[in-house]
Amino acid sequence: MFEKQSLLLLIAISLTCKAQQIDKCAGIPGLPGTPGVNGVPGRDGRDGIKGNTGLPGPQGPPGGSPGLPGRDGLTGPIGVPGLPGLKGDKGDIGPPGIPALLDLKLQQFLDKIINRITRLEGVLRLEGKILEVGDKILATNGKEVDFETSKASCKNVGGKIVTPLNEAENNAVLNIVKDRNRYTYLGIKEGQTPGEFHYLDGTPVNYTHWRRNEPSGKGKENCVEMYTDGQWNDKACNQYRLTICEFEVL
Ligand SMILES: [Ca+2]
Repeated sequence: MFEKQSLLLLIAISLTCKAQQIDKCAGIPGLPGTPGVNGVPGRDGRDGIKGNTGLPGPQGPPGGSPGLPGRDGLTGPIGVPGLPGLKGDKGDIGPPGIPALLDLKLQQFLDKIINRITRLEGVLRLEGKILEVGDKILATNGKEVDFETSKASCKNVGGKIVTPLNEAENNAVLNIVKDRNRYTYLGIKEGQTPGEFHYLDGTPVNYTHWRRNEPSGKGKENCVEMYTDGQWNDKACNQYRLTICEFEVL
């Protein structure tokens, strides 16, 4: 556009000079030079600030290679216990030990135990908590209950309801009965035949200490009580009597 205008101007000036027959005419403006060559590209600018993380890309098409395995999940709840396993085989018999009588340590240990038990029994005797007669130890808990409860109380502590088998044992029971001033049931019961009494293991009694005219229940008084004079009476089993137990001394 510029070149075209310059050319038109040049022609116009030339025509004007010729028309006015002027020898000297003003010079013609020169043609514009050719555009300069582009300069050398400038230096790269500094790195800009790091941009934000872009949004996740869309899911790829199916058939891609599987990703890396994920991390282990949380530990689950404890499962139900399994069934017990089968019983193992019996182990071999161990080597023979030292005979107990020759085992010095064991003997010393037993001596200690016996010594302690003896002292404890001494304390219990002193306090009137136990009474020894022959190979039995007698004791009461001071409670008055019916026959079955009394029997169960003694069994629960590893003994039996007191059952005098001779005069010495009867006197020992009498000692407790007099001391507490309470009647007690004995470990004797009436059998199917009225007037026939037996021990709790079923064997017939071979020692008795009935009061005169007793037993008199004729099948209606199935238990036996001891009075405070040591004599016996057949009596209904549902009365409240002092519990006295006997323990066998090994
Ligand atoms: Ca009676």
